[in-house]
Amino acid sequence: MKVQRFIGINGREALGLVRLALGPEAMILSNRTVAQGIEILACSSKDFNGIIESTENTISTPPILRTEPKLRPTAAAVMPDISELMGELRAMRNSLESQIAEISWGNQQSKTPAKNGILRELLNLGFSASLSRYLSENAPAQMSMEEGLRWAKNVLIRNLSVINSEDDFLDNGGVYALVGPTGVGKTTTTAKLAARYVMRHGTKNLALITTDGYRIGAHEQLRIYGKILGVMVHSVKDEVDLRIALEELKSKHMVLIDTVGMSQRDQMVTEQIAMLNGTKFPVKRLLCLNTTSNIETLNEVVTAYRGSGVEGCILTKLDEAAVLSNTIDVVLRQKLKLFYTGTGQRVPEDLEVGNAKSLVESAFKKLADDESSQFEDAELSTLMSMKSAREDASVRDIYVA
Ligand SMILES: Nc1nc2c(ncn2[C@@H]2O[C@H](COP(=O)(O)OP(=O)(O)OP(=O)(O)O)[C@@H](O)[C@H]2O)c(=O)[nH]1
Ligand SMILES: [Mg+2]
Repeated sequence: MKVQRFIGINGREALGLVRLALGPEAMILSNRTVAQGIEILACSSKDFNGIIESTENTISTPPILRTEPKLRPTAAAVMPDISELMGELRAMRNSLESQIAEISWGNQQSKTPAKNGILRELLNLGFSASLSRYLSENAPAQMSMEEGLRWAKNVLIRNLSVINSEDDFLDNGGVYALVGPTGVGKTTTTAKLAARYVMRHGTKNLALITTDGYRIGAHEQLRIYGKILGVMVHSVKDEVDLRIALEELKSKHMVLIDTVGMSQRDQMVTEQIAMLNGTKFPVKRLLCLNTTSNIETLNEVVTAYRGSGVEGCILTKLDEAAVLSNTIDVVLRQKLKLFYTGTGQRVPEDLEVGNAKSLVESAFKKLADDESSQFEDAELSTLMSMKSAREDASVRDIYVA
């Protein structure tokens, strides 16, 4: 039997790879979480049936007794065997756990086909296995699939935390820093927010700061927007500079800080957080999230940028995103407050105040029937048996009553 190993960043991707290589009838032998994501061991159904047949054929054959020369093993020779054995035991335990989970899931779901339908639809829309599982499990038992999906949509809308109105942000003022990975739209969004502020309160009480002084031409980008709006842009390079600038600007009602973009994997992110937290002024951080990124990347970004806590998030590039379920999933599970959504490149037009209903409604608009992202019932059990779907505590705070 030719057993093949597939690794995907999540269960969905790993299953997709299995299906691509071995076809829809592939036999999943085991799955487990590894450093790179999810690992699936699988073989083709032809290979699997072959081995079953050959096992049946050989079952009556008397076993061949082989006598191996008995050697007394040395301690050095035994040690690697023990660790190998432990590794195999662990793998067996994982495999058994997931198979038991798979069977119990299958039994449970066969009794509630509507819930199975809800689960499949949520997964097909692109929500994570753990959130889809949590919602389908908690859907009221008597509901049909359609009612259950409407219920799930309302749960998501109710649980998304959004600013009450733009007044909360623009009228209350404060010092806000836009942070996030490279190219997510921090500078563009800073300019959009500045323009909205100017339209409401004029230029006198607004100040702009950029920490992006060292990249060639980077601070020019904000400076040009500042010039158009008639707002001065201050450039700072470190914590001391920032403290001096904020001291100078303390009479301003609103200060917007555009920060230098850096990958969430860059250790400099921690230094940036320390710099923003290091002044005696309360600098609130707004995390810009690119909605075209996948769940895993978005989770990584939030984890890296959260530090002692972010005030909220701004979702950018909604106009480019094919799915929005990934972003909703992360915003919800990471308990981020949604401030604004960026819907294009135009400054200031393409910025909207966060709206849970329209975001979730958009996420539920079905994608064109893309077969490769649809799950078969048999695949659902495998996906649900994965540890990430069974043991993700971040979904448990979602209020479903
Ligand atoms: N389609 C679309 N493009 C956007 C949006 N927001 C920003 N952009 C574009 O994304 C590109 C990068 O935007 P920036 O504002 O420079 O991004 P940044 O986060 O400041 O980038 P760095 O400073 O390099 O980290 C520009 O071409 C923007 O016009 C949006 O909501 N939709
Ligand atoms: Mg920038």
